Amino acid sequence: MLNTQNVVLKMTAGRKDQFPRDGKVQIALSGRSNVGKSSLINTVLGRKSFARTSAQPGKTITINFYEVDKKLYLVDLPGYGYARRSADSRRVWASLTNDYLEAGTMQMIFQLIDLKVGPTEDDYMMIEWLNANKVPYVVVATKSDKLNVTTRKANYEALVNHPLFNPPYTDAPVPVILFSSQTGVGRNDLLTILSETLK
Ligand SMILES: Nc1nc2c(ncn2[C@@H]2O[C@H](COP(=O)(O)OP(=O)(O)O)[C@@H](O)[C@H]2O)c(=O)[nH]1
Ligand SMILES: [Mg+2]
Repeated sequence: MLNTQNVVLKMTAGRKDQFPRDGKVQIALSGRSNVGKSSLINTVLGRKSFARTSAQPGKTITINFYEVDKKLYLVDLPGYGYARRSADSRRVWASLTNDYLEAGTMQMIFQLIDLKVGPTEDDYMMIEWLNANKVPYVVVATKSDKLNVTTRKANYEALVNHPLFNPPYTDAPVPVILFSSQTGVGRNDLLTILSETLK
């Protein structure tokens, strides 16, 4: 079991030589800006505001490594798809993100997708990269509280049945976790997945 009370922001990395390479399991969170990554970290860890949630998405380009129970890192990748980002800052984003993904230190990715919005063009780029490189990942459908039951079900089914999350694009169907940081739905599923990566 994972003691989520014991959590430390171990590193805020702006360069690849700052990435931890201590052999601990790394689970990285990927998604567009504002999809709910920081809120998910807070909810999973049972903290109100450990990871910063922000009304100004995509301002800082760093990778935050949260060490949980001295056993694993939750890795908060910088969000993509932030429209007002400058060309310079896009380049910084791409280079830092590529450095992390190519380091190959992550065991698994949580790919966050806003359940109301569905996958965006940027999400497709990321998902195709994950599929091509056979990186284990699960899809986390965020902000599910914002939808009524009918739309929630329909949008969830659309993700589950999406071709990119199923063979032949993937080896096996990719799990889709219904999530809300507001209601806490999906928190236990994510904790179970985290514990399983330690086995
Ligand atoms: N209704 C609702 N709003 C959420 C949820 N998760 C995040 N938000 C809101 O969405 C915005 C962006 O969240 P944040 O966690 O900072 O996204 P990030 O940019 O991916 O880290 C904030 O205003 C959050 O309060 C959720 O599960 N339900
Ligand atoms: Mg954030």
